[in-house]
Order: sequence, then C-alpha cells, then structure tokens
Amino acid sequence: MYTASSAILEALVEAGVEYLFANFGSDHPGLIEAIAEARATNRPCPKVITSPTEMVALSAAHGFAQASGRAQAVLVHVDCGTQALGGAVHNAAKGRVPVLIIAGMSPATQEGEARGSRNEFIQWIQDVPDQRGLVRGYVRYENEIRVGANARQIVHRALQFAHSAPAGPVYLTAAREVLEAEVPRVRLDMSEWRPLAPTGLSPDAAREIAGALAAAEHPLIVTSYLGRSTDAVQKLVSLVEQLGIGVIESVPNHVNFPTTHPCYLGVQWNERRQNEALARADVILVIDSDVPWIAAVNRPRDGARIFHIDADPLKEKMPLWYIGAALQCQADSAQALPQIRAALVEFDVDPERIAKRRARLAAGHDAWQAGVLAREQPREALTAEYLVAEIREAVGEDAIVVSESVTNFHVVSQHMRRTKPGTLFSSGGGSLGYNGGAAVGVKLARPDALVVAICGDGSYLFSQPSTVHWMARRYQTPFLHVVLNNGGWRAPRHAVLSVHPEGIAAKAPDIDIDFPQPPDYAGIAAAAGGAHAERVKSVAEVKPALERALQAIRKEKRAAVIDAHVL
Ligand SMILES: Cc1ncc(C[n+]2csc(CCOP(=O)(O)OP(=O)(O)O)c2C)c(N)n1
Ligand SMILES: [Mg+2]
Repeated sequence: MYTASSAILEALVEAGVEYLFANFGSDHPGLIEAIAEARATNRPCPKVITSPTEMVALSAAHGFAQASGRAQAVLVHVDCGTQALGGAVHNAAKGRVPVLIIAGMSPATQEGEARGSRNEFIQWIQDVPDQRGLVRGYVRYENEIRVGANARQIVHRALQFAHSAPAGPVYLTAAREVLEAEVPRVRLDMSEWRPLAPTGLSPDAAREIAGALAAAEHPLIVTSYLGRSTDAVQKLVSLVEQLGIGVIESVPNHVNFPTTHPCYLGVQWNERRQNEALARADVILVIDSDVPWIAAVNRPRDGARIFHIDADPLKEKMPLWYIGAALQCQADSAQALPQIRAALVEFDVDPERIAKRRARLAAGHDAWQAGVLAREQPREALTAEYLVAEIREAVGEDAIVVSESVTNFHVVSQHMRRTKPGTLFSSGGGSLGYNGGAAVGVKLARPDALVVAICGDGSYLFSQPSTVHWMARRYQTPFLHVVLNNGGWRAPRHAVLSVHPEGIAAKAPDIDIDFPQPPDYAGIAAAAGGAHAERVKSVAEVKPALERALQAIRKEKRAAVIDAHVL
C-alpha cells in the first residue's frame, strides 16, 4: 500500500533527512503503518528517534542542524503536541535553523466516510480553529497537506524554504484521512527542489564597503553567526588579515572567528559598559548579527560609518530594529566577503598603515587574552571561569560545545577559547531548555565527536533532563553535561538590579529566584538514563571529576553529568 504517509516518508529520504524525532498520537496511524511497512519491505525510511517530550525532540533537531547544516524532521501530535514544542519553535526561528515539523490534525469526517475518520472522543476535543496559527509567527513556511496526491512535493517545497536564506523552521499539517489516502507514486527530479542559490553583493555595494574599509583609521567587524558557514569564517580571516581589521563577537551563537587570532578583540554580551573597540571604530561592518550592540549602554561613536550585511538585514520578524547603517545588504557572507576583497583592487591601500593597524590590533588582542587568562586562575571558591578553562583543557579543541549558560554566557564564549568553526553553539533564541536536546542532536550528527553541554542550573531543569538522558541512553548519544549551579536563577536578579538598583527588591533577602533545596541534578540523569553522576564544590575536585566523567563517556558510552557549585 502506498499512501500519502508513504509519500511523506519517501520525500524525507530523498531529501536526505536521516532522523524523525517523533512523539506519536492518534493522528499518526497512517505514518506508523507506513514506517512499519517500509521496515518490513526494506524500503528506506528515516530512523525514528522516540522523543518523550516535544521540546527535546525539536531541540535535538536544532542541534543536529547546527552541527550538519541539514534539516531533520520532527513529528508531533495535533495542536497539543505543537503547543508542547513550546519555546523550541522560538529558538529554531530566532536561530534561523532549518527543521521540518509535521503534525497531524483531527480527522475531518465523523461517520466513517474515509479511512481514518473519527473513532475516538479526543478527536472532537483536539479539533481547533487555527492549529497552524500556533506557530505562524515563528515559521518560515506553513501549510496543510490537503490532498495526498502532492504530499511529496509539499514536503520538498517546505524543505526548500527551511534551507533557503534566511533559514528556519517550517510546519506542515495533514488530517488523518489525508495521511491514510492511497496515492499514485509520482516521479520527481530532486535537482528541481534545491534551496535558493546564495546571493552576493551588488558590485556597487562591494565597492562602497571595500573603499570605506580601506580608508578607515580604525575599521571593525562585528558578528554573531557568520560561523554558520565554515567557508565564511575562512573568508573573514582572509579579509581581516589583508586589511588589518579588528573583530568582535556580539552574543555569538557560532564560532565566527578563531579567538586566538591577533585581530580578535573579544566578545561582548550584556555587559553594562562601553566596548572600547566599538567606541574607537570609524568604520564598522556588521555582518550576520541580530544584536551587534546594546545602544543604551554601548554604541559606536558619533559619525562612525556603519555597513550591514546579513541574510536577514531587515530582521523581518523583529518589530523594533535599527542600527543606523549607511548601507544594508541582503547577502550570503561567504559570497560577500570575497567580493569585498576583489573590489579592494580599485583602492590604494597603504601597506604601512595596514602594518600599523595590525600591530595595534595584536596589542589589543594580547591585552584581552591576558584578562581572560587572569580571570580563569583558581581562586578560593570555585568560579565558572576556572571550571570552563578546565573543561577546555580536558575536552580539547575538537570537542563540540553547546552552551546555555545565561549569566555565564560570556564566560563560556571567552574561556572555551574556540579556534575552529562548528565547535561551539548556543540556541540563538531566548527560550531556555535547548541544551540537553541539542547535545543529543549534535551527537547524532557527529557520532565521533566529544559533545559537551554547559548550562545553568535553571536551564538544566528547563531542558527536561529526564527525557534528555533517557534518549541519550536509548540512542547511544553519550555526552558531557555540566551544570553551572549558582543556586538558582541569577538573570532575573541582574534584570531587577539594572532597572531598580536602589529598589526594595535589591535589598530584599528573598526575591523568589533561589533554589534553596536544589534537586540532585546529576542524580536525575542517573535515574533516567544511567548517566555517570558527579558533584563538585571546590577547585581541587574539578580535574578528577572531569577525568572520571570523560572515562564514563569514552569507555562505558554513558553520558556524564557534573553538578558544579560555582560562585
Ligand atoms: C522558557 C523560558 N522561561 C523563562 C525565561 C526567563 N529567564 C531568563 S534567564 C532565567 C534564569 C536562568 O537560570 P540559570 O539557567 O540557572 O542561569 P543563571 O541566571 O543562574 O545564570 C529565566 C527564568 C526564559 N528565558 N525562557
Ligand atoms: Mg543559575
């Protein structure tokens, strides 16, 4: 039997989707039957990863796509399962991560008119006016597969959107009868379903930006997610070296530039102080960034010329956004950067001036590096800086780190000191709970890599660790999970202090954000997935705990959780 469900599975296989992160329900008999049939008849089918909660399913697909560049599929149950994806939809959208989400819908008939017609009470309860509206504000494309006959084409159209810049999640639904419908098998030529070809700069724009960078006294590049493309990182290094341009990362969610490079001037986050390099710069190229600076506390100097290149320069889904750019261009950074270099031939670039710039940048880089080194020295109490530096030394430069470290976001960015693109990710969004699922997804995409998730204690609970560690054992994706346990939620305290520094809350003994009786974080993972569990409270305990944890991962293929009590 070849049904619309068989066609959907076939489309996923021919599009290179390896995994279906699935949370099944009464809307899925057609798909479950088609999967069983594919297995029984040795037809190719994506591997099903049973996901006990939807948020973890989508976070895993998010991590997989970050590590591989490829969308996977997430299957959820009608409106309820869609809602249970929760903030993971926000994260995939904000992170511009390709993923295909498929949900069933309540059957459209109630008297047995077609196979799949309603036969359970819940199908009246789960019939809602606008199921797709639940995610419409977040997805790149959404549609209902209304007839089975073109289900395969619709899957490919959805994936085309998911992978075309700016990439993002897409959402398809289908009623139960449609998923059950027998359909003819169509012939498709996959070369007709490729994502949009990447775009470059117009020649005029390339010339204008090249001229400004060449003539600048203190040129600066600010980026957050250029590192989605390894190729772009290499091209950024070439441009920066040629001209002697400083680079800062602003809330990076990728490795955008080797942090040990002499032109690297560090990372900024929510610090409430002016970044010196930003204040000094006379020409600034913002390339692939959502928040290049926070103007109320940290901004370019008056008169600085700002250029902006981005896959999504208008920030189409952000109601408020502007950075005072003289020129904004929609382009792929890996295309745009060599165009700027090529355009430089038209301008006189004084080699002496470039040499001076390089020397000044190297001095700035050394000063930044010295600060990082000083902050990670051991102190009496266990600091996040020291812990992260020890993790860095223990896991090496090829380990892939996912970070959801909230008020320690910048600590992980700085002290992991990544050098290679694709070795550090954060969600790109603001809905906590990405970390554990993402680690499982990264490990599926890169089975040979050592995967490390570093998260806050609050974020650990948000990530549904019982689901995460059940999946980690079930699907053999052991990873190191480090909880930066600072006794609860520090971020809301920072927020209230920033708005009411002298307020009553600032002096109140309890503002309901501490976890005075914390759960046994590592024990949750041990109970749910047999993870190796460690708790460290002092500097001396860190190294041996990391060694034991890595041993458990490498030798016993078990995940390991370190509950680290940090300042
Ligand atoms: C889903 C979701 N709920 C609530 C918040 C608001 N929020 C932002 S930071 C934070 C606390 C995070 O705690 P933790 O992970 O321990 O990091 P810390 O602030 O202690 O560094 C909360 C609740 C959020 N961002 N996402
Ligand atoms: Mg915390």
